[in-house]
Amino acid sequence: MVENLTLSVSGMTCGGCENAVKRTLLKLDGVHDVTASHRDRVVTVRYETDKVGPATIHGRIESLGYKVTG
Ligand SMILES: [Cu+2]
Repeated sequence: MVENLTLSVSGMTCGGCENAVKRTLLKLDGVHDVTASHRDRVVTVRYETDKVGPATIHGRIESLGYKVTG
């Protein structure tokens, strides 16, 4: 099953941050699409639920130094 996850993420300050988040998440098997906006502090992820889950996605974002707040 494919689902969309919308996360509130703080700490992104520019397009470079957005690209870092996108690149990192797109490396995960099962992640199909990622959008990131530092202005809106939002990351959306389209992913296959049988390959990857929210905990892994959260962990990758936080490993880059950003904070998932919701
Ligand atoms: Cu940045």
